Amino acid sequence: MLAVSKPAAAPLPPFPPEPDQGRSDRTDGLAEVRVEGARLRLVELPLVRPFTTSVGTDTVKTALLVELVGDGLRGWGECVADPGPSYFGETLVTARHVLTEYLLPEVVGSPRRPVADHLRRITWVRGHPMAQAALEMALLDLAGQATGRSLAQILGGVRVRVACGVSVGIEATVAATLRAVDGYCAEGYQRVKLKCRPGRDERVVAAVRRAFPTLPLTVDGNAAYTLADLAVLQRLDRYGLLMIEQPLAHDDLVDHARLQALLRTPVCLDESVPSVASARAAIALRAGGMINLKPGRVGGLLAAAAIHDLCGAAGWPTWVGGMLETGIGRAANVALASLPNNTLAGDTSASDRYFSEDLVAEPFRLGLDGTLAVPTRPGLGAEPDPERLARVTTWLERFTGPGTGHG
Ligand code: OSB
Ligand code: MG
Repeated sequence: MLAVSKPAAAPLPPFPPEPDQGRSDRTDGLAEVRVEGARLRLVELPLVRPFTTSVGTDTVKTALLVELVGDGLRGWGECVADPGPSYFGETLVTARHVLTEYLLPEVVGSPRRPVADHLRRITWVRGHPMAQAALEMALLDLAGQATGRSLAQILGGVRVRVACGVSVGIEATVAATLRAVDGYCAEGYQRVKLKCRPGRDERVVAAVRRAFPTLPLTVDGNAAYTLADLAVLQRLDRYGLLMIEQPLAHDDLVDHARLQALLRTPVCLDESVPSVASARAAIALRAGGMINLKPGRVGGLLAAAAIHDLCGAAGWPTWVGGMLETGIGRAANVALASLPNNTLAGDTSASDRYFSEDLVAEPFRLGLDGTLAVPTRPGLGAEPDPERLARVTTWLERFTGPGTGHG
């Protein structure tokens, strides 16, 4: 009889280590916390200038804030969901719904517990990472204050100041883009990211590169391209860009891998990495060369830190992105940016790049060297100015715990 033997399977490529879903040992040693009550609110801050990407234009920032109260402490979290689902699937309304109906009831009115236990109680909720991240931020703020540890210390930060870049929206003309870039460079920003879309890409990149030959420069397509646009993406390879951010579909990894194999410029993933597991898949597939860390997109600061660790082990640089946050979310982003593998300047710009008046008592100011100071006070190290908060709040809901209703 003929023996048919299976050919030996090719060895698997080295895979990144298993994810820990971000519920890491970073929470070891934090004091237990009790959450007696919570408030959700919407705040509206006008932007100093309209911000246009391939998916739309924003003129105002609307943020959903989570406020937790326990043991005389107050913890703050900022949810980065937008009014509509054009960048990401969550919206302000879905985040409110999930926080009110599912997430807050797990922690408000519950006994004093280690923060890791509070966080374990919200992991049964699938999806809705922006809602999860907002509650996690507020819990870490409480626990950090109760322990006397800053968020940067909790996450494993190693820097006291972090390098900052700026994300420049699509302007009406190339001349307007050049003026914007010139202004930000004069302020000291270390890197400029140009938002782009098909038809509004190479001409503006070429003009900015000509005017600023040595400026660290990147582009962000916000998923507006396909592999049918390969020719222009390959032409962008000529401009010495630090990276091309999320050119292809928001849920794609395979085509990004094909694209990366054809480009010298590293591809940076943003939308395509909504979790620790997807970061692991991206690394295994070589779907790029770096990842933009946004706590809201991946379910929290601990998950973002876990992705930071995975990327570090894989030799992928990371950097901290932004969602036009108020000073609350900005404090968390700046703490995250202080981690060691964040070797590229972030989209963590100063408060005045977004708002004429930030929500927090101490706005984030750009140093002459293009850096922001990492907050050092326990917890987030930032809280809203009460008078300003009252002025910009457009909706408020009190939450006292499961079974007691809310309203
Ligand atoms: O794609 O990085 C992005 C803002 C909103 C939504 C998505 C993105 C952005 C930015 C701005 O690029 C970054 C910032 O300055 O906060
Ligand atoms: Mg982006």
